[in-house]
This record gives sequence, structure tokens and C-alpha cells, in this order.
Amino acid sequence: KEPIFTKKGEKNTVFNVPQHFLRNRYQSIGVDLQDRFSADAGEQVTINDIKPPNLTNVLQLKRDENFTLFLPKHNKIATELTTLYLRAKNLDEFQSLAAYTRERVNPYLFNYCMCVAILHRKDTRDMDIPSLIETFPDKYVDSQVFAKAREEVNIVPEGSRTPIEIPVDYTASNLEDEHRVAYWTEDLGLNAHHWHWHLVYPFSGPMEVVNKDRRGELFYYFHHQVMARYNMERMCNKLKRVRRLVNFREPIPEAYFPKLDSLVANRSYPGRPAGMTLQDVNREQDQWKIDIKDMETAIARIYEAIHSGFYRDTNNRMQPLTEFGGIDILGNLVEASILSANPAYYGNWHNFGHATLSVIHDPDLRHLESFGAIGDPATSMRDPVFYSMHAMVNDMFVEYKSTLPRYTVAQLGYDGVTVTKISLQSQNSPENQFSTFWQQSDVDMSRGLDFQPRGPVFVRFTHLQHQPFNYVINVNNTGAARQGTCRIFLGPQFDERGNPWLLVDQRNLMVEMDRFAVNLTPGQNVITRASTSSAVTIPFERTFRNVDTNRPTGGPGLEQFNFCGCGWPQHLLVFKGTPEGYPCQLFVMISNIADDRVNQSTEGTCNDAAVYCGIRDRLYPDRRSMGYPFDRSPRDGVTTLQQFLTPNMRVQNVSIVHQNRTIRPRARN
Ligand code: CUO
Repeated sequence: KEPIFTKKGEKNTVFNVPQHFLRNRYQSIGVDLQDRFSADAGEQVTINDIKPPNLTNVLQLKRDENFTLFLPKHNKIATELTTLYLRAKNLDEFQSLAAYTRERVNPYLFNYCMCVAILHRKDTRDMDIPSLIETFPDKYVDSQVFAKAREEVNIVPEGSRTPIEIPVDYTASNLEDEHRVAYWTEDLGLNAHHWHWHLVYPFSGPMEVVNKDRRGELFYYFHHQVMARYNMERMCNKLKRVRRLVNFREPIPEAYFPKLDSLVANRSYPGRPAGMTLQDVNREQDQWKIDIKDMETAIARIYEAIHSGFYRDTNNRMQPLTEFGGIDILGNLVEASILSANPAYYGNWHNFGHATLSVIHDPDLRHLESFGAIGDPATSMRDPVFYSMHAMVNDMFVEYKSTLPRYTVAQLGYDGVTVTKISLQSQNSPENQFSTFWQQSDVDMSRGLDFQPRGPVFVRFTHLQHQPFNYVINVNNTGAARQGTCRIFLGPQFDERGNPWLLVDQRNLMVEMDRFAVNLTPGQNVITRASTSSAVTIPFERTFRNVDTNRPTGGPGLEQFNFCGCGWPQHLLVFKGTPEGYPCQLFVMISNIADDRVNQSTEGTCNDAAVYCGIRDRLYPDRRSMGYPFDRSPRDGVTTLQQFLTPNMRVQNVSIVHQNRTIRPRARN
């Protein structure tokens, strides 16, 4: 695999590494290892010698094992290695450590710890880290691709290779209802985003990495939005909202066969047939022991805290879950992160849920089988059971939020500000209509393939896409010039029965599309906002980094990736819709800036996808509770969205029309 420290625009870098950095298995018998880049090298970097670190614990994870933070043994190892990288005194020492460890430690572990360190060291914040899709394509694409790729690079000269196409339906057939949303659950960008979110907000590791502003609340909000978006995709495909995995003793109907092979472990990710039942995990070799009973106890205690409004701290004192801070406490406690207010009492049921489900096929390791897709944030969103389990997680937060005081008209309104019209203008579509279709794009996997000869190998995948659009919002301001925060949500118009919603249910499906500050002049204002500016998403190129369908083969695209790589994929901003048009409600609100504003400078930071990702080294850039104004139950007397509106809000009926056509990539030279 290519070195991680590749500077912008350089194809290859050769490292001159002190002899003892490399294993001397071959040198000792007089064999000179080939230089992978030879004359192609663009730059030679000399690595300083260092005192070799003690890797005794880190090497407990073998090079050919799969790696997951849900396994406590791996978790400890990752924390140790990340800490080692973070403590390196300067960039030179960090680089030496990277070179020394890269050759020895498990590649997944190395990549994870290195990425966390690069994201969190002050001296590496401008450094690129490669997209995981490029580094470990085995976590994202059908394993059959790799045999084809091998054939391609061995037979076809560079420049004449054609992309290897991943079929749209390869993990299941239409006999499986859940497969109707596989285009979304198996989307490369979606899974890369989930991995990236957890890279920026890990639940464990060195405290300085984990302890970020409102991270517990953001755990709630990001996953709440994932669930809302997933349910919207389901409803567009005539599926009902996902069920909750409430009872851990009952057979689990969701099945999944990922068709992924780990190139590091040289093993397949195990599948799970329908009807399996969770069992206690006792995998001694992994030092992995989980009792279902403990998960149930944790859940009961968490609900008790939610309903009483108090949680028990480590000194056995009852502490209030406060109106604004309670959700942050609860987020860390439910996940559970190392910031949990009382891990011994409230347990770790969400992480254990991922873990027990991931080894449901071999809970005592009698078959020596590794974990399944749900056991790794890079792959977990592919598995339908992810959503039934996270529906349970989400239910806890929704239940908690429903205990909070309702927003009053004063808390929702903005005196003198009236939204008079909303219009959605999408290219080549009638007003108030989104248009979606399929698009094919190519991604170069060659970084992640360790065979010669090198050169780009593209896979071509099919993903959802929409026509770019603008929101045009008319606002009347009877006051002086001032600012506001424009909040845009999109939700369904009817439930599965075709009935209009009660807001108490609809609010859980309100998907945040954008949030931005607006300047209001006295009188009439027209605000135009492009879909590509969304503060929820990042552009396609940044999700995939190397994808540029117009670029000649070869040479990585080198857009900045690190923190800036966190963001919902722009190509999934809009739900799929239906051929006849899926009826939705577009909601716009201009909230009072006095209660929104966080005084801080965000210049020079990645702040363009802050809604789900926050801003690096800064406070979350909105003082309101995340999800405002839909995070709480509606005030008394309000049952519908229309009744909920104050003059600074407005709703427009819109529809999402899906055309079953595919845009193919532009030809490469
Ligand atoms: Cu993101 Cu369970 O937290 O997967």
C-alpha cells in the first residue's frame, strides 16, 4: 500500500528508513527487497532513527486479523497505539514512528490509529489522509471485484484498462424486501461517512480525542438523522418504517450476507441468515465476554433515568438530566463512550449490541470465525439489523426528549420576521419538484491493492443522484436589519397508510437539509440557497477524494480529506422518491439569532458540513438543542405541522420524482 505521508501532487515517495526499522528476515539471508517505486519515486524522504517503542501489547493483534473497536482487546491496543502517535514530540518523530510501526502492526489498526492521530495532532491538521474506500476497498465493494482487478492489472496495460463494474444488485435478490433499500445501505459514500464520523468522534481512546464539545448530543443527533433518512428511503420504496430490536431473546428476522472479503485477514465477512437468536458471547481467545442479561439491565436502568429525569453518578448520587445538557449526558451514557457518567451502572449496551450481533454466528468462537459487517463502523450500515438496533437507540433519545418542556411560541417565534413563500427550483423540473436518478462513478482502488504491476484500477459503481436545486425563500422583516438562522427540513406528507401525520410522529422523520445564517434587511428579502451549499453535506469529490470521472487515469485526486472529509454525501442529500412523485413537506424556519449564535471564529476551519459533524477544535456552531425545533414534542393543542407554525416558519408541499435512468461517466482519455 502507498505511504500515508504523500504530499499534494506527488505520485510516489520513497522512504529511506533505518535498517532496524525493517524486519531482517530477508536481509539476513542476503536477499535485497525490491524497491516498490524505484525510478518512479517523486521524492526521497529520510526518516530519523528513534528508540524503538515497546509494541508488546500492540502486536497482540496479528497482522492478518480483522480489527474492531467493539472488541475490548482491540480497543485497548488502539488506544495505546494512538496515544503513542499523539505523544510523539514533533513531526519527525511522528513520521519515524509511523514508518517503524507500519511495517509491524495490523494494517487496519495502523490505518485507524494513524488517521485519529493525524486528525488530532496540531502539526498534522493540513495533512491528507486517504479515503478508506481507496485504502481498504475490501470494506466497500463486492469481493469478486478483486479477482477481476488482478486480471485487469496483469493483462491490460495502464491507460487501456476499463473500469470493473459493480452490479447494483449483488448482495441479495428482490425476494428479500430489505434489499429494496440496498442502493442506500450499501452506498460507498454513506458507509465511508459513518466510518469518518466515528473517526472524528470515537467512543474510546485518549481523553483529548474523545472529549469534544457536545459529542454525546451529536451521537444522538447524527444517528437520529441517519434513522430518519433511512426510514424515508424505506417509505419511498413502499416499506414501512424499520422495527425496533426490543427483545434480545427473540429470533432476529433481518438477514444479511455482505459478499465482502477482508484482504487483510483473507477471510470473508460472515453472513447471517434470518431467524438467528442472540446468545451470550464468550470468546476466550478474544477475551470477549458479554451477557445479554447485562444489556437488558443497562437498558432498564437507562429508561429509569429517562423517566425519572435523574441519573446515578459514580458516587451513587442522583444528578439531574437538565433541559439542555441532559441529552449530552445521555448520549455518552447510551453509546457508551468513555465519557459515560457511570459506565459500571449504565453499561455499554449499544456497543455490545454491535458486538453480539456481529458474532451471532459464532458466539463462543468454536468455529474460529471473525465478526460480521455490523461489527465495524466502516461496514455496519450495510446490514439491515443496524437499523433495527439503532431504532432502539433512537427510541431512548426520543423518549427522553418527550419528557422535556415543549417549546413555547416565544421560543419558536422571531418577532417581525415572516416567511411569506418557499419555492424549490430544480434544474429541468417543475417548481417544487426534486428529481432523482442513478449515476455511475468510478473510484480508483489501486492504493488498496497490494500487487504488481501498479497503476490505476477503477471500479464503477451506481449510486443515487439528484438534479442540483435552489431554495428560494421570501422573508418579510418589519424590524431593523438583523440576522437569523435559516433551518430547512424535509419530511413526508403522509404515513404508510396514506394518512396525514400527527406531528408527534412526523417530527421523527424530519430530515435536516441545511442550516445557515441569513442577513435580513428591513422589508422584503429573497434568500436563494443552492443545494450544493448544504451545511449537511460535502461534495462528491471529497467523499471519494479520488473520484474524478473527467480525469485521465493515474494520479490521485488530492482534495483535502481529513476533518473536512466528514459530511453527509451530497449525492444522498435527497431521498430516492418514486416514479409518480413521493409527496413531501419542505419546512423552512428563520430562528432568532440571539438564541442561536455561538461567538467564535470558524475561519480556516472545515465548517461546511457542521450540522452532523461539528467543527474541528470549535464549539458546535449552534446554541440550540440539536434537532431544534423538532427535537421535542409539540406544545399542547398542536397536533399537525401546520398548527405548529409561527410566522417565521412555513411549509411547502413538494414531491420527489425518481426517473429510472442512469447517467454514465464521461469517457476518460
Ligand atoms: Cu454509528 Cu452504532 O453508532 O454505529
